[in-house]
Amino acid sequence: MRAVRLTASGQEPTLTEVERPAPRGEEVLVRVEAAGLCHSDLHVVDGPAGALPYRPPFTLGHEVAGHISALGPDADGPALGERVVLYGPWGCGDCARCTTGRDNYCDRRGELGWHGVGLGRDGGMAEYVLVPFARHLVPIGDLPADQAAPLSDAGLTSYHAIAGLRHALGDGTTAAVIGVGGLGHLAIQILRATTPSSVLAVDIREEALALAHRTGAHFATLIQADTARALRAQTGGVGVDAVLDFVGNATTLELATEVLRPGGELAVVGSAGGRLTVRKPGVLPPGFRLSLPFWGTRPELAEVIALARSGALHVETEQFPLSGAPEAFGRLRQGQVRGRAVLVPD
Ligand code: FEH
Ligand code: ZN
Ligand code: ZN
Repeated sequence: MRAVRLTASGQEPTLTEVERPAPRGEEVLVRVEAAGLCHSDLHVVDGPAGALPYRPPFTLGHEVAGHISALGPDADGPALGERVVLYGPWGCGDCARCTTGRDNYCDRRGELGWHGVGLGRDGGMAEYVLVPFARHLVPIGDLPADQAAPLSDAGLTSYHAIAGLRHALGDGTTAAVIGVGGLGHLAIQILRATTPSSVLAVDIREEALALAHRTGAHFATLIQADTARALRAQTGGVGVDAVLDFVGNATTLELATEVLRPGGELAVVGSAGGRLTVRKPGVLPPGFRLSLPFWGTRPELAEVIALARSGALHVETEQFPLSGAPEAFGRLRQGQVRGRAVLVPD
C-alpha cells in the first residue's frame, strides 16, 4: 500500500510503498478515506533530530477517517464496513487516564516514544491504518470523511479547549478567538453552537476575517496597533471573559493579556512558542487563569462528531490526492491553505 512516510527528521516525507498491515489480537484495520494535514505535521517533519521523542521511519497522519476493513480475532466494537473516525492521542493504554478515555493526558506520555497515530506510530496518510483498540474508533454514520477527519484533531482540540473555559462563558460573556485557521474557524462554530457568548475573531489575513464571519463570529478584525482597543470596545470596556489563542506567539499572547477581563481565562492552543511572564505584581488582570490544553478526550470526540452530524459544524477543507502530499505540505508551510488540508487516497 502507499503511505506518506517520515524516514528521518528534517527530511521531506515521501510517498512510499509499504506492506499493508494485518490486524492481530484486538487490532482493527481501517481503510483510509481521508487524512487531515496539521501544523504539527510540519513541526514533526521540520523538527531537529531529538526535538520530539519519535523514532522514524513511520507514516504521518493523525487526523484520520475511513471504514473498517478487517478486525483482529479479539477486536470488539464497530463492525466490518462501519465508517469511523480515529481518536488519535494513543497513550500507554492502561493507566488511570488511558482507561478513562483521556489518553491525551496519559500518565506515561513521557516514556512512550510516541503521542499517537501518525505521531511516532504509523498514521493515516496512507491507504490503510492499523488501530490498536476498537475503543479508539468513533462511528461517523454518513458524515463525509473529509469533514470527519479534521474533526478528530482540529475539531477535538478546539472543543477540548472550550470545555475547559465553559464556566466562564455564560450569559452576557464574550470570547475571543485569535487565529481563524483550521482550528479557529471550528472554535467559532463550537462557541456559537454550545455557549451564549459573543464571539470576536482576530487574524492577520483578510480572507480569514471573511471565514470568521461565515462561521458565525459577531466581530472580526485584523491584528494591528489598536486591536486591543477595538476588542475591548466590543465588550463595553470591561474586557473579554475568555481568549482562545490558536497562534501562541509573543504578539498574540500580549494582545490576549491586554483584552482580558479581571477573572478572565486564557487558553493557549497554538504552538508558536511565544512567552508570557506570569508574576505578581505584574500586568496580568487579577484572577487571570491560564491553560495549555492538548488535543481532547475520547468522549469529547463523540460529542464533536454528534455536533457535526447535527449540522452545527462545517469544516472548510481543501482536498489533495494522497499523491499530492508534497504540494499540500508546501502550501501549508506557505500559509496558503484555506481551512484544513485533507489528503484523499487516489
Ligand atoms: C500533536 C503532537 C504534538 C503536538 C501537538 C499535536 C497536535 O497537533 C495534536 O492536536
Ligand atoms: Zn494536529
Ligand atoms: Zn496511559
